[in-house]
Amino acid sequence: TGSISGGCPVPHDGASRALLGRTNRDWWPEMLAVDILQPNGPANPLGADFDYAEAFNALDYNALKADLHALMTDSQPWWPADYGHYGPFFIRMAWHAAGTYRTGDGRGGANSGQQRFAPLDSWPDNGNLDKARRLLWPIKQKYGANISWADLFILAGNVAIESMGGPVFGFGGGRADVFEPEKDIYWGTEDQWVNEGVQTRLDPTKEMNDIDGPLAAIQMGLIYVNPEGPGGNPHDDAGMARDLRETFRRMAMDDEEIVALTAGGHTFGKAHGNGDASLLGAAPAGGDLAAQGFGWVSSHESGGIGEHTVTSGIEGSWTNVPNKWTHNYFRLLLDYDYELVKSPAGAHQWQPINQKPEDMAPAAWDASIKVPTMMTTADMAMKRDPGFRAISERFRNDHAAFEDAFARAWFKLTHRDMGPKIRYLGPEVPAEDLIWQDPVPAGTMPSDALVTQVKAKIRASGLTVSQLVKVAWASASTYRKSDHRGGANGARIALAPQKDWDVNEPALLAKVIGTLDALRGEMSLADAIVLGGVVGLEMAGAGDVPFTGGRGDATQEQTDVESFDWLEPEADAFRNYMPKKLRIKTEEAMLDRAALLGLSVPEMTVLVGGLRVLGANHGERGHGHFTHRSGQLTNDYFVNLLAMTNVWKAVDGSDDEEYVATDRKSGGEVWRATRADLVFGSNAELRAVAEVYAQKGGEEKFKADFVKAWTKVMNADRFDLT
Ligand code: HEB
Repeated sequence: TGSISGGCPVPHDGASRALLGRTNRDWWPEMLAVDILQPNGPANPLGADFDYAEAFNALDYNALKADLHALMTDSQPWWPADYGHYGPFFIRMAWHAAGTYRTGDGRGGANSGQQRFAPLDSWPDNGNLDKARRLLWPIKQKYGANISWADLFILAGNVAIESMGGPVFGFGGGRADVFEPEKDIYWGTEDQWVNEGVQTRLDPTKEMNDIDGPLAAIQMGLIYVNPEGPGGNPHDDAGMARDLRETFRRMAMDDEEIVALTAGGHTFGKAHGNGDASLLGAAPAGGDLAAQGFGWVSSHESGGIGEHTVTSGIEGSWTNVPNKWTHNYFRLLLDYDYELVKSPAGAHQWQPINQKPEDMAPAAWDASIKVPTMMTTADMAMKRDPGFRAISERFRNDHAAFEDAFARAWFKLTHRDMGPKIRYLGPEVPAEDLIWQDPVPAGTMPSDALVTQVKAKIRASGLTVSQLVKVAWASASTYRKSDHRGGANGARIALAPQKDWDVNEPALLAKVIGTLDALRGEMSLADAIVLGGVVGLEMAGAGDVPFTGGRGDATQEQTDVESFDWLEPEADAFRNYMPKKLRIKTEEAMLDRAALLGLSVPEMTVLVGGLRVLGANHGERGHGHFTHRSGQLTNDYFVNLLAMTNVWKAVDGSDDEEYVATDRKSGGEVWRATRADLVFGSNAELRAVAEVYAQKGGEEKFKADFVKAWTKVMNADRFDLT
């Protein structure tokens, strides 16, 4: 269930829809095609050499924080602060930036500032956060390239909590901005938004875990769940708890974290629904030019701001002191009975029965007016579901436990997608190691003499090219650039769960690792595995293959098994491993994996071709093994793939997953292949690259390019090297 290909096999309508779902151009056909100016990939206006870590380290961090503190209470006429404090608004902005993260493929999250772009800037659930971001512009402008938008969103959330007296665990900077919408991310196939009546993704008649692929929200355009209840039904208590558990689980958050985050977050601020939602204009991506990036512009006579703001349509605050950290959320939730009411905008919400005047909240726009507090149906689950309720009662009585749980869960929420702790920057990085950071003890750089010695021992060990290459690939290729998890560092390939993954051929893996472990001496196992790959390639005739040691070895205790389960590939085209039909096409799963590895089209192509002839296929599967010189690094794969002597045909009963080539003259069988092989001959763009490697001069280029791409994958997680 670990990748975009996971989940149930839903029917799909065409290739790109299946891999990418509905894209920005489907939602907003009129959107300016800025990308025609950058056909070869993203252009960063800061320049290709821009080093964000360097820029961040030159930042006057304390001055920035002081400016953020001042901004909290600097109410602007174009978007007045509720209760005179923007803090709650910024917390919601930060949480929605981080909350798109999903463990399934590691995509989403706050780490590249995607909330600035479609579709996220226009998701109904992100309503009016365009104003929150704009409020930050003077500060972003002042500090320029020294602070990214992505970092600023999260830091503003932290400062907001601090400025209202709430507990904060720490802050790590280092989220470099990108300058265009992520194009490799699947947000679902629905063609309606949550507020347009699109169906909920969890079918109550079915078992849990039924959300499509990697998705972690219950409906299109939501961060997690529908606040009014499953499909808008406020009476489905069991369904509400189920939706909360399933969506948060897909972000590796457990029951305690769900309660702590929701209660802590809703200690602050209010929901906005004091008006008519039909007066709202288009979302930012479809907005009017004159609105300058603002969406949801209201035609209400007051401009639909302040008192008349409509965002979710729900109206009111959760607590009686919404601009301060208090312990009132649990008190109000647990001590009062609630009745179902409708907001002025018509949304379902819950109101305390017979609320005491001192428990009522000030109106956001006039503190002299008292209004009842409220709970959403999602909040009511913290009381109605027995599991959540036990936690709520514990937190209600143990304030220190609640504060600690909230602070830690907030830190996890906002840093989960940054990868290893070594990537965190700034003076507020907490010293404590946390299991979800996948800690790896620092390694030591092996001496040249040790490397030479271990190389000689590997060469004499009897391990084959195929075995060495397979294990090194298995170790490094779990890396995903989406959340910087996985990779060869830590040698977690030798630990549960990775050592038992079918894709890794456990018996063979154990043998190779056992052999390497016995001969590595002082060298870390993680280094020895990668060095094994180097020796394998050199034995295969690759020439000198670069090696950079210094990896550490993690322990089983440092490894969150459940969280690593998400990294298990259901298929791996690089090893021609496709045990079952996926939701998406085999070749789409290959692209997805290549995207997560951060590979270019030529890098993906050269790696597949090379791995095949080296014998890296899962279980010695013969498909795509287009060579008679197995274990030698040659361009045979491309030469034979493109040969017109082959006549290719799908194997009967393989559901177009397997193909056989017969010789055009003799009719005898010559090769077998999968879709992941033949796509390099059938897709014009991939074929164009395959031709480069098959043509005159291609063999040398192939070898050099393969070694380069291989080394890139081996070092993809080396954040310790600068
Ligand atoms: Fe929240 C707000 C829902 C979680 C924080 N929220 C809100 C609202 C809603 C919600 C509907 C309203 C909006 C408007 O404006 O209208 N949430 C929700 C849900 C969930 C949540 C359903 C799941 C359970 N939150 C959360 C979390 C956090 C939060 C986790 C953090 C931590 N919110 C928040 C805040 C606010 C909100 C702070 C307020 C904002 C203002 O004030 O502006």
